[in-house]
Amino acid sequence: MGRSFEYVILGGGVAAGYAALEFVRRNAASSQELCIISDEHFAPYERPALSKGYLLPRGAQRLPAFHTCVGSSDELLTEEWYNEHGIVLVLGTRVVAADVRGKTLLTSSGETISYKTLIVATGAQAMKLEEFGVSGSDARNVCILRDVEDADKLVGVMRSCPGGNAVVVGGGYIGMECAAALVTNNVKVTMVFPGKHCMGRLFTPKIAEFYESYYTSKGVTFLKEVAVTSMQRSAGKVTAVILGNGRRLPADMVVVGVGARANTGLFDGQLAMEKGGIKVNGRMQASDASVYAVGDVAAFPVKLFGGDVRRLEHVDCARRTARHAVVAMLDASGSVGDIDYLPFFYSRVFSLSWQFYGDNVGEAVHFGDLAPGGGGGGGAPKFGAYWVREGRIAGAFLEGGSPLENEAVAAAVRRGATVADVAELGRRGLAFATQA
Ligand code: FAD
Ligand code: NAD
Ligand code: ISD
Repeated sequence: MGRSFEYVILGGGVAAGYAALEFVRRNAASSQELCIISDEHFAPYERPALSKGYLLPRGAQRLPAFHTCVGSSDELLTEEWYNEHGIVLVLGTRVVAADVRGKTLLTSSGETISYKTLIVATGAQAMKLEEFGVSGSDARNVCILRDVEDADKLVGVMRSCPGGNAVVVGGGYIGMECAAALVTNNVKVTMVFPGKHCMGRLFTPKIAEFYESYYTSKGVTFLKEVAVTSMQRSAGKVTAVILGNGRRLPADMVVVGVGARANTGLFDGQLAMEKGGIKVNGRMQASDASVYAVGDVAAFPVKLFGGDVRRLEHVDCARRTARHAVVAMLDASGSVGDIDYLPFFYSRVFSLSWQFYGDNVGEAVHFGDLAPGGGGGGGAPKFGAYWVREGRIAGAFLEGGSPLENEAVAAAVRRGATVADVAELGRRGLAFATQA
């Protein structure tokens, strides 16, 4: 026997928090009808804080300060908030099996929880080096970063080796943000990854050159186009990282950021999958009508890209898909349409801050001062790129933009601004968007 709810949210991360707020705003979370099950021990929080505010040497952010939905300058939803609104939070509890036909979930404590409608918000998990044939993830000084527990380990290890050497494996989001945090905490960093440049899936070589040069000026060493083949250990700790070219990097700590994989396993064989996630329609509804999927785990049609199905592992997407799912499932009239999402990614490192909107397809047209050390004349760096496909803006990247400038480039992507002359676009640069 177990409990039964009208709505169950499986997963207690970013999407869960934003979905809960939407339920409450629509007066649809009347007492004990909504339940959130999470294997984390905390109410939903803004995960991006873990690689930024959480790692600051002074004044570091800690819960409860960054529960959702403060990342959108909205209400801070503490555990008390859920209690006050009659939302049942089942924390520290893993769902180990799901029966879509029977509409039940089995938890690690042996309880069977029934639902009428399920929102799958299980996010993604950090990939480990073992998946690339390298063992050592269990060492006391090897860190990944996905949740508060990981972040606490990282902080502890980082603080145990001031002035020491860190090897950061991976040149994506985690690698770049953790490398910046480590240097700020007085740990020397060597970054190792197989790609030609950092942030290979998003940055152009020119954009990457700027950030790599900036990081280098902060003391970070880049070792590119090389793989980690093994890690030397002593007394439960990694002491050195061995590379494919035979080089040995002494290490007091290692941070691994080699990608993430969506947590779909509970639904394999039960729901349609695409792009490594649960395939949903524009209302975020899965192949079984009683199930919705949101956030990192959802593969949904992006109208702006002609309905192309995408799975986006970014916080804005988690927030918006979660809200849209709730709005759609509560819509008795059937008038709620498909989500119309403009993909948005961002990062903040050192005193830099970039935003990207849309799709990085077509010809990249750079603007502003991208010279290594650009902005080094005292001013903050400001530069960017547009991606132009079939005579229209498909994507835009902006470093150092003001809120108005960021809004302007977002609007240019959203409307697919026409580009008559690519050379002229490069000359006009930011003004193309801001003076449209
Ligand atoms: P999550 O927030 O990961 O939540 C999933 C939840 O489900 C977790 O609580 C998990 O424990 C739980 N769960 C999973 N399986 C089960 C199960 N079987 N039983 C019970 N519970 C389960 N994006 C940006 O755009 N900008 C950023 O600056 C940024 N920074 C980031 C920094 C870090 C360190 C990380 C890890 C991610 C960052 N992201 C950022 C990505 C962003 O945080 C994610 O896209 C977002 O958290 C996805 O939300 P979600 O709710 O889908 O998944
Ligand atoms: P990622 O996909 O951004 O980067 C993975 C990196 O690992 C790439 O540089 C890739 O070349 C490298 N790599 C792959 N295999 C490797 C190997 N065997 N050895 C060394 N390097 C290897 O993934 P991530 O940085 O691990 O981030 C994990 C998740 O967290 C993603 O969902 C990401 O979107 C999210 N995240 C986002 C932000 C943000 O949006 N600002 C910040 C942090 C984390
Ligand atoms: O979106 C975000 C982000 O980048 C953070 O650091 O949410 C957090 C919050 O700002 C935490 O307060």
